[in-house]
Amino acid sequence: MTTETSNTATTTATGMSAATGTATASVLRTPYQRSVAAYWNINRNDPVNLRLGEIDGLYHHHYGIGEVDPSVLVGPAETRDERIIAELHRLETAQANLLLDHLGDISPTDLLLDAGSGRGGTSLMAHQRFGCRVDGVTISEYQVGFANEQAAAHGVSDQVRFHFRNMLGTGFETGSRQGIWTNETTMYVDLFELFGEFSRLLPFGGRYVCITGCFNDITGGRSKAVSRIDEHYTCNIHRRSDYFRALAANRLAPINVFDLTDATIPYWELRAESSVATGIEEAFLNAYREGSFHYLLIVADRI
Ligand code: GPP
Ligand code: MG
Repeated sequence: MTTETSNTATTTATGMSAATGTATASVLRTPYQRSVAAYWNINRNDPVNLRLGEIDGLYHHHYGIGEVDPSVLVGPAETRDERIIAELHRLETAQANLLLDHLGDISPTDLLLDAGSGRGGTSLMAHQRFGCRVDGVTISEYQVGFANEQAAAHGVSDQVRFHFRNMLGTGFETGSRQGIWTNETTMYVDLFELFGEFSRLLPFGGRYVCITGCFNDITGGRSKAVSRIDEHYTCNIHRRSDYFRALAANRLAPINVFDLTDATIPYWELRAESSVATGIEEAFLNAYREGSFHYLLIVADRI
C-alpha cells in the first residue's frame, strides 16, 4: 500500500489545482516540462478526444488499431458523422485493450500505475478488467481534475486515482506496482530516467507494457514527418533502439515486441476523413507509409 501524501486532494472539481507553488515546482522541474504541462492544460477544446469519450466516459489520449468497419463511410448521411466517431472510439478502445492484454496475471490486490494517464480512459479500463487499484500520474493539473471526475462518474474514486505527479519521480513506494504501462507518453521524457523509476517501482517479475511511436534507426535520422509530429505535440520522439538500450540498462527484459504500424494505418485513414481531423493525420500516414516511423507494443519483465 502506498503511504505517501498525494497532490490529488488539492485538485478541484473543475480541474484547476489549488496546489501550492512549491508542489508545482517539485512536479514540473524544467522549463521543458512546464511547456508540456502548459500544452495539456490548455488543450481543453479537442473534439477528436472529447466527442469520442462522451460515448461511454472513457476518454483516451492515444490512437486506434484494427480494421475499420467500411459501413460507417456509407449509409444515411445524417448519422454518418456519429458512426465515424463511434468507430474511431472503438479502435482506440481496442488499442487500450491490447495493451491490457499484455499486463499478465493481475489480481484484485495488486497495484497498477498508468504513467502519463491523460483523461484516464486506460486506467478505468484496467480497473474494470482486473478489479484492482490503479493510480494515474500526469503533469497536467487539468487532466488530473478531469480524470478524477471520470473516476467519480464511474463510481470508482476509491479504486482509480489520478495524481499531479511526474512519472520520472512518482513518489510511490519501491516495489509497490505489479504492472506499469505508458500509453503513448514516453516521447515526453528521457527513457533512461523513466525506466529507472519503473525498475524501482516494479518487484522482480513485475510487468511493464509500452505502446509508443518511435523513429526508425534503419531509415536514418528524424524524418520531416516525424519532426512535424514532434512539433505538433511538443514532444521528442525517440529512435527505436533507444527503447531497448534503456530497458536493458534498467533490468527490464523484453518478452514481446509487436509492430502495430500496419494495424494503426486504417485508424489514421478514417480519422483523416472525419469531422474531427486535426491536420496531423497526413504526417502520421506519411511517416508510417515511408517507413520512417513505427507504432510499437513492447512488453518487458522486471528481472
Ligand atoms: C496524444 O494523443 C498522443 C501523444 C501526444 C503522443 C504522441 C504520440 C505518438 C505515437 C508520437 P491525443 O489523443 O491527445 O492526440 P489527438 O488530440 O491528436 O487525438
Ligand atoms: Mg486522440
